[in-house]
Amino acid sequence: MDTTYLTPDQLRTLFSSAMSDMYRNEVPQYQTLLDLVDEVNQGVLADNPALKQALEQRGELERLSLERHGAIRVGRADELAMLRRLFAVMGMYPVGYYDLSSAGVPVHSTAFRPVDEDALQKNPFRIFTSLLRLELIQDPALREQASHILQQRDIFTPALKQLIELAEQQGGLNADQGQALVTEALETFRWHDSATVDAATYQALLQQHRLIADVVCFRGPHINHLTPRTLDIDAVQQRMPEYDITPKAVIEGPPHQRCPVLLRQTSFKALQEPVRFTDGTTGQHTARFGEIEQRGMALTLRGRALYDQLLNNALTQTAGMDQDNASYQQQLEQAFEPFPDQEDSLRTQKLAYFRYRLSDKGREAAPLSSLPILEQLIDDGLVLAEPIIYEDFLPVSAAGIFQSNLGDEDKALQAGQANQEAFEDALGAAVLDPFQRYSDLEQESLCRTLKQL
Ligand code: OOG
Ligand code: NI
Repeated sequence: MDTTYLTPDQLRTLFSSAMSDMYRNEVPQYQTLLDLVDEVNQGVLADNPALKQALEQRGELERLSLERHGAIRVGRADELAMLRRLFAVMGMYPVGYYDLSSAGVPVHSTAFRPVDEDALQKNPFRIFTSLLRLELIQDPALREQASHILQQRDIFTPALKQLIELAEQQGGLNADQGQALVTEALETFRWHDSATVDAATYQALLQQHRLIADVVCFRGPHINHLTPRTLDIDAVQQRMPEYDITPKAVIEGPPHQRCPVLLRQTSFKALQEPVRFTDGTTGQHTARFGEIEQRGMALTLRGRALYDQLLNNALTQTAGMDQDNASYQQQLEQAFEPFPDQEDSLRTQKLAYFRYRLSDKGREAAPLSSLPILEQLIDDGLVLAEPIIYEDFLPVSAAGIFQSNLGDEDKALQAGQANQEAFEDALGAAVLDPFQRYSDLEQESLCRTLKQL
């Protein structure tokens, strides 16, 4: 038997491209969106040699066309815990805790993603994973019923569970086993056009909240979107209608900036898809949609606090206004006036994380007899500082993406409270702190660079 194991990075790449192929078949608009994003990205790179070079140097150009995130929603603690084990085999670990209940969406979430520098560069595939919070269903009888329905299902094939155990025992999977793992894992994330409940039950759960019906009434957590990364989200948003795709009203996240920070996102509305109920009747379910994202630099706690404050101001100012993207973005830009828009200021004010490396000049100058302070090394052109890309998500934006896919008739549930402890209990592990990860990346690069001098 072949005892050479695939690396977690190789497994993740097999998995992400298999998921992408599956979603392309399931949701044809996804291919259209990929084509549009690719066209826009090629245009941006052609018009912008400096950007192209910067991306190339940071190793981001190669991963750009691979880059995707997806999202799923599960209903039970043990489902979440098994997903943690599955994703770990592919080098994806839970990073961050997102409370969506404060925005009236009855879930809390984490993002499974690679964490070290090399793995992120090879393939940063992430899955935003939400756990339904049944305790936020107000009607006790319905809550009990939803819980009972969820107990009946097993979202993992027996072969998948065996392969996960095998990977844990052996410390990896060979090529055949790895391929089998990916094939079996697709069964968990594929769309099922038959519900596990009758039409009346579906309706009752739908009326509590569309998400509750989406999680409870199906055999598995169908992947609900896959998101390519664009270099110009404003252009994609504007051109979506040319391709018969209707974008959500506004782009979430920060406004357009010369130095893009964090994450900007927009989506198109969920499809209405035919479903069969157990009583033989048919209906329609809306769950699956498309999304695009533009990633910028990771912010420090301090940068993030400033972002949250300015975003809050903007949202207060625009509350109740007509949802027109152009005027919303204009308001947003005004509100973000105080946010520095220069790499140097972002770095020296400790608002964003940077990766340090030697320049050619620095390599020639080494070894130095004495080490000047970092700022001097940067001024003298011996050390280069490049922004670290944000690899995570934003709770306010995520709530906006969730909500854009709920019908207008859907009311938010009564706001709940964050409960990271309960989430981690379900997960069977603590989530990693994203800020700590970026800070580690920055420190590692700094130590490496200074050692070389
Ligand atoms: C997840 C919505 C959040 C994002 O990119 O912030 C999200 C979902 O609808 O399950 O995908
Ligand atoms: Ni998303």
